[in-house]
Amino acid sequence: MSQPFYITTPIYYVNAEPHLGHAYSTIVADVAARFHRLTGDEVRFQTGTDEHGDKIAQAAEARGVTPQQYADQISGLFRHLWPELHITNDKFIRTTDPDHKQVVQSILQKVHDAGDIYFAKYGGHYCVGCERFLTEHEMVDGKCPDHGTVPVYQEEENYFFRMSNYTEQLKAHIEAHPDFIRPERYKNEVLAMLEQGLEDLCISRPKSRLTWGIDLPFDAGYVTYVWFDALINYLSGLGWPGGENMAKFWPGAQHLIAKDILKPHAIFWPTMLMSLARAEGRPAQDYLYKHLNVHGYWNVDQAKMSKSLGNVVRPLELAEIYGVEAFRYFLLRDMAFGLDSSFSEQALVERYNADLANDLGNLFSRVLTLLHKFRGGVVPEPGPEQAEDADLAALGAAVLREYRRENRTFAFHKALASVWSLISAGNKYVVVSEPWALAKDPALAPRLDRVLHDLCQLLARVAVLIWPVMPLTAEQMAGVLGLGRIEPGLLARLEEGQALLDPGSQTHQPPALFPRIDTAKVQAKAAKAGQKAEAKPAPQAAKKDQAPEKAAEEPAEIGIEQFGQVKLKVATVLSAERIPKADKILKLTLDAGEEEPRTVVAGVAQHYDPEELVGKQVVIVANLKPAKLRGITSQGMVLAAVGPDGLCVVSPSKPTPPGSQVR
Ligand code: ME8
Repeated sequence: MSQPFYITTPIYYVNAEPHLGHAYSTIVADVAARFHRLTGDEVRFQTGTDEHGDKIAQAAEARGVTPQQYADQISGLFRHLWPELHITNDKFIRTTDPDHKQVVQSILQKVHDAGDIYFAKYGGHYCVGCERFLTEHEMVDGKCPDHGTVPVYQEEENYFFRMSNYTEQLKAHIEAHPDFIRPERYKNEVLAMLEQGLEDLCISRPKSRLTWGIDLPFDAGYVTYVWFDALINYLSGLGWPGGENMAKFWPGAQHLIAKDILKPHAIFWPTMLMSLARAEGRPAQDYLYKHLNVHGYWNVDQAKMSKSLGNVVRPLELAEIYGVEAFRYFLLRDMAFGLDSSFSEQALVERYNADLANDLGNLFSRVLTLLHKFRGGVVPEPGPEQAEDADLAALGAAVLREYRRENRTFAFHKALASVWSLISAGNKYVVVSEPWALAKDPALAPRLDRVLHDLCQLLARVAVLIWPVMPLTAEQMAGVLGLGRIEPGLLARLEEGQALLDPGSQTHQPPALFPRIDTAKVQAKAAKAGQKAEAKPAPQAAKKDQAPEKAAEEPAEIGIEQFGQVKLKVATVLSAERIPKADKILKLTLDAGEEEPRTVVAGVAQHYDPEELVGKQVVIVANLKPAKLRGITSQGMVLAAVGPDGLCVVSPSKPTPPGSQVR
């Protein structure tokens, strides 16, 4: 049954540029949103930026700009990154939005009027990194365990939220709803915090110390503590207090965070919501969110990601090299949801080659190549069923059940593993049924029909199931299979046991979904860079070194008309230059006989000095989709032969006018 599903990411501080960790949370939320859309649920997905507080004020001051200017700039980086990673959020909220500020003030006033906020003098250990006072229990050797800094002892008069009053109520709620916080380890952590007892929460900052915040509605001398402000985004983004979105989406609200902000989300936020419910004379259930989903931390090559270590991973750089789809897949598949994981580019490449190039890419190209060779690309009527067909169908049904269950509980890595078990079974089925042998005997035609039919249906099923994680690949597969767009109803059809493809429907020739990447090169580079994350294969090298995959060893036959679709041209190199911090690629400016020179990025920097290439004639693929590599838009690709001593660019054997066609 269709249900409203509301998913939020943390709203990110605007004191740092987006990195791998932010990308991971937002991609996970996107996958959850897409999965629920696929099931037919009505979905709302919110992300945004957290813009008030000490950290932002300090970062702005260090750059000599106002906090608002600074927040505008960094918030823009987040907002613009998400479409590049194919994120489909419905709302991007900023805590400096006027309607958010108003909601924060209304809630503060209500909670204050209900007697849950009081004024008192307080002395405590304040950590700027956490933007909060730490308790004695939380400090390790007098330091903040997360930031490694000694908190500053501060004494001042402030407003306090009576958080401690809600300790027992929160404990009871968690015990009665064991999956309120998941995975379980984090629930246990929270119960342990509650066991130690809660203190009241300081929720104000005097303006003498900080002005960059939302004014307290009941005392103009103070601004709101950043967490009391930020957490409320989850309600203000729905248009609290009333309205259609509140009524529809709040009851199904799920938050997604990493373990670093467990306490604010598992303790501050539910107690704030309980207090708000009390102030409005409603049961706490009306306001408590449904689930808090907590993931672990990405480290980089076993170390914590930090600016000072210089190992901050920038999501776009990886997505440019390996493609957004592979990047999304790797993040979702490699991290067991809830546990920490160590990022390395080598791991990404290995997974790419094993799961995407070998398993998925190979199955897709094998099946379609066979279908085109033996049945003209037409999905056959299924012949009689044999035991191995029934086994494959049973596995398909089991995978669907597992897929729904694991995705619903945020165990995306398990859902993907399950889909890949089906892909592996598909590859084995090809080997066992030997379609090429069946094709030799006309008497076995019904058997060949059955095998090809079932394999096509399996590919269609896989296309639907990978859609939340790799939407473009899924759509591409669906297009080739003649399935059309992937829509919510398709998952339900699969679950009802319906076939997705009609016998007699025409498929298209398969493209190479995931050309193989040369691991040896990446390993050598990683070793050279001392296992640092900056070792990256050149983008073009990744594409051209695709050979060892089975399908690539024996490329399918193509017709002359297909070859004719590749526009090859002669071009003369006008200039060639190295690109800072990219030791494999050169930026070439080419005269291809067109009005304007073209820019093409070529992966030949280790085989040619830039000077050697100037004046040389090359052959380019002129109608290749432009691609951005290291921030440069490459308008084509230079052909090169892969010789034993490295790359050797292809040239016409005598001078030829630029722009001449190559056939
Ligand atoms: O805490 N691995 O913002 P923030 C995985 N503004 N995820 C990571 C990560 C890593 N190494 N580093 C960051 C704040 N994240 C507050 C939130 S919400 C009302 C206010 C992700 O910019 C992860 O989601 O420090 C983590 O919880 C979040 O970024 C922290 O983002």
